[in-house]
Amino acid sequence: DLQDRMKEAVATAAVDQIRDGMVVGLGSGSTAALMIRALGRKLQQGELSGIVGVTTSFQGEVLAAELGIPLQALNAVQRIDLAIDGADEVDPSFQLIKGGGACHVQEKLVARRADRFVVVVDATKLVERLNLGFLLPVEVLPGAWRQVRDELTAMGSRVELRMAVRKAGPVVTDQGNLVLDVAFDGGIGDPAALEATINNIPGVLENGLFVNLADQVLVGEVVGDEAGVRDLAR
Ligand code: DER
Repeated sequence: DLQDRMKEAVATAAVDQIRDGMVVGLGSGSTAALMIRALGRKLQQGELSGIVGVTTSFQGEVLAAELGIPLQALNAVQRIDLAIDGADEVDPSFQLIKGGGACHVQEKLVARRADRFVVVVDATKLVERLNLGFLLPVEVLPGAWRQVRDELTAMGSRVELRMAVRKAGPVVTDQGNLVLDVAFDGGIGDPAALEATINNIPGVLENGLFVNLADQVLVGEVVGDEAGVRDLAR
């Protein structure tokens, strides 16, 4: 459908930035999966070589293994040349909410390590203000989720424990933690301050606010019958 065409267009556009020999951060989610598949095709066809991937989830590891993309662990690389990942929301200052797929712990590590972090989104992800439409994910230690929920609620937010669909009980992350999804009244006006405040709550490992990390935002769009890509100006 339309959104899929936007995702495919932006995923393949980002892969065009990959050069031989790069260490590439491979994001998570459906748009990032399309990017990884496009990278796999280029390696298969010999259009790229010498690529090392650093994944951000079990999703990426499974996909890379299926496609024969060589991987290195985060601790095995000194640097990441280019990281490509999706986002759930992008505001006008390129601040992001990520974590729709509960992979934001490894995603933020890779985005931070990368010399360049390129975000690939379909046009529906562009918002004026974060957290009005998409809940903010917060990864918490399983043994502390109620304590953290209570602290977040006291800050003036609505909090829900993310429940799994094809597993009984809550979603368990690749790190073995749980996820709280949080809505702040009126959205988030100061992402930098809120990211620091939330990550300072005991029991919190990471939250989905990606502040001052995105270097470029590529937006998939469909105009008429054509799917195109816009390089968003900050
Ligand atoms: O979970 C994540 O952070 C994903 O990157 C998410 O933000 C975007 O997923 P999508 O490309 O499937 O919309």
